[in-house]
Amino acid sequence: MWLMRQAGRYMDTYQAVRKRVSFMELCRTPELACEVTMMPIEQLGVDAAILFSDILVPLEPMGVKVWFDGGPQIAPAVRCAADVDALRFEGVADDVGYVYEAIGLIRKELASREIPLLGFSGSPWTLASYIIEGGTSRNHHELKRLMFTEPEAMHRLLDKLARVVSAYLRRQIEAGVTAVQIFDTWGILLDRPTWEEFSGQYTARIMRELADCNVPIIHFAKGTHLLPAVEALPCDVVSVDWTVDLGALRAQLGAHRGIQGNIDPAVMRAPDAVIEKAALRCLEAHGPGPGHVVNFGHGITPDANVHAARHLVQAVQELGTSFGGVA
Ligand code: 1CP
Repeated sequence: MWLMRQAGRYMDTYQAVRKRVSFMELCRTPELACEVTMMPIEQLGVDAAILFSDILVPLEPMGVKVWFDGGPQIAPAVRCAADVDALRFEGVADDVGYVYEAIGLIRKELASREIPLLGFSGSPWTLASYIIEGGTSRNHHELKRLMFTEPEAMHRLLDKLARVVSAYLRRQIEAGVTAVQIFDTWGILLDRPTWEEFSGQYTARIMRELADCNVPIIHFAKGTHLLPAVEALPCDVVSVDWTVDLGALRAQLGAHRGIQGNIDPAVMRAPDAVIEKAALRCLEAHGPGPGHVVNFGHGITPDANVHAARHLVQAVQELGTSFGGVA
């Protein structure tokens, strides 16, 4: 078990680091990224570490500025074919050496613990949403405008992003991560055929390109309507949100692929007894047997607290042994 966004603003120790440096500086400083990555290992006892970084990190060397001011900001936003054509993609993965340095440091910290280290990237579609909108968006009008009015430009952008993501994940694996997760956070904006055209085909290509690396690839998306298409991706683990019935998904996927999820992160605000119930429900929903990576259905929110997160991890680890879990 691990928790999406397990290192972050809900931790006092993280806030203390953030008082000293900006978020991007934190991502760019391997020693600090390593220190923050280790916080949930030490404070929660989770079974996996995830590199501390952000999906937006590889966008900067493509030719935009990325900073955080409340939420993520990207400028200049990409709005037309000429903007797309001006973006760099070759050599982009080479320009974020600090990420691979951080991975090396984290691997050293983890050496005595037998804990896997996950790397990650946004999916091309999700990265496109940020680079086109210039940040988080309420309605994603610009993203959909480009997709519907200039589909060729959109495909050129997604192709560039897919090349960047593929090289970036390969470099993370070479640096020492033992699994990778691709976050398609904004796949849920699309109906299934549109998702297949603008998200799924690019992510599938990346997965095929990484097959020779022999590390597990996890795909995260929200939305039950995408599941039949997500199941067709060449990935090892399907990570789903809390609206998905894990037992039905297990029956659908068969025994040979992993399932990750799917506790509602909002349970972090509830009393301990409710957290324990959520842990048990999640384990029961999947049922006994291997292949269940317990996690949230999306990232932990800043209003969570360390006590609640630790309580959830302990509950899953204790109860999990009766479901074939590895303690
Ligand atoms: O103010 C701060 O200190 C920055 C807050 C913060 C943190 C802690 C951001 C900005 N990113 C992160 C870390 C982060 N982001 C990790 C770290 C590893 C971990 O501990 O799990 C990871 C994996 C991400 C991935 C990420 N960033 C995604 C995909 C996953 C998801 O939750 O959907 C997305 C969409 C982002 C964009 C982003 N970066 C930061 C924020 C607050 C956001 C989300 C904004 C939005 O909702 O659009």
